[in-house]
Amino acid sequence: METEFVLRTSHKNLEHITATWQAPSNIALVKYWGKHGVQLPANPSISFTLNNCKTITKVTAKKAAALDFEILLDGVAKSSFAPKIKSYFNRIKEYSPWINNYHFTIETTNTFPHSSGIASSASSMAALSSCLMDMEGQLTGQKMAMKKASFLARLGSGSACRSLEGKLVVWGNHDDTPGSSDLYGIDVSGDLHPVFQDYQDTILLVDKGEKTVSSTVGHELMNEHAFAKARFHQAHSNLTKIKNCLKEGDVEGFIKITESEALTLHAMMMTSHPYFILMKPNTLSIIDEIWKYRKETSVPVCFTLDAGANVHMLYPADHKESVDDLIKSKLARYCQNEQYICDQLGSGATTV
Ligand code: 2P0
Repeated sequence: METEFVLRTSHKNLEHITATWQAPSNIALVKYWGKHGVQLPANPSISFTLNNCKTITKVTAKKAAALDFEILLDGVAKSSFAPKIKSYFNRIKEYSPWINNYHFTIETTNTFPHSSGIASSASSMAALSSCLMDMEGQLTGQKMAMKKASFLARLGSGSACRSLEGKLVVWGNHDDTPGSSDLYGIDVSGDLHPVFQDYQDTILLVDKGEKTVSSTVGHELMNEHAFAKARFHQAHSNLTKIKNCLKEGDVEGFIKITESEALTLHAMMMTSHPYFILMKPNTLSIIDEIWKYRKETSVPVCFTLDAGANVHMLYPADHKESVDDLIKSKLARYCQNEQYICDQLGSGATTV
């Protein structure tokens, strides 16, 4: 129930509060695509938490007559972020009413190149929510609650609730996942087989431009989608299957579900009204090369896609050298300025 997250304990009246947190991005294996109500997912999803692609956020709060904020990216005022932050504050104030009496200065920076096509909404909302929960802890004297940080992050951006913990997180009610909830992400890393513990994610930057259709619009288009019911049903079943693969160390089964999920996500985009395509010709060239390479070498490298043209290559760490060779000899040419980012599984948000 949402009401469990309403702050009810008395708290101190501090003039100044500050907190600095970093939170990583995450990459979904079973995808969240479609939502209802206030940021509730149409189906459950599961993701790997990343390590290197992260947002570092410092929040300074000063007592004020009413809630207000300013936001700086790399030290420069960023008014284009204001509407999203404003709606986030509006959604969270019933759960953390103390924010109504502060002016917030939010200073944020990303470790990955800005406008690289890597969504910063997950890492930034997770970092900001961690800062606010840290501050709430300073006010109440209670231990910081990660569950509420995930709950608040979801209200900023759905997938952000999967960036608080790691290495493996489930978000959304799922019969086969005890403790799962539509309201926040839960850490299920305990069920991760050793073969997946050191998994790598190399992100090939195919297109760094602004997306033609935002994720928020994409989610909405699932409401009237002809295949919505079948898709949501499939996500539940894929989640059951992939959890089993991740637990048993079944890499072959993992690859089948992960790649199918990526293509299904994009198939949903191509079959919604209006229809749209976020993949680029180079996205397909890379997929083709990965399939060829896997067939020739049996190196268990596979791909997944986010809502964009970039390709995430997933593989065990002991194949890093061969995959690196593949990227340098065949794949980098399909990337903008031959750019790619090497990442791996990580453990979530931490204080700085
Ligand atoms: C995911 N994506 O599971 C899916 C797969 C993109 C493709 O969640 O509107 O930024 O802020 O809740 O979380 C991207 O959408 O959307 C996303 P909002 P979000 O990662």
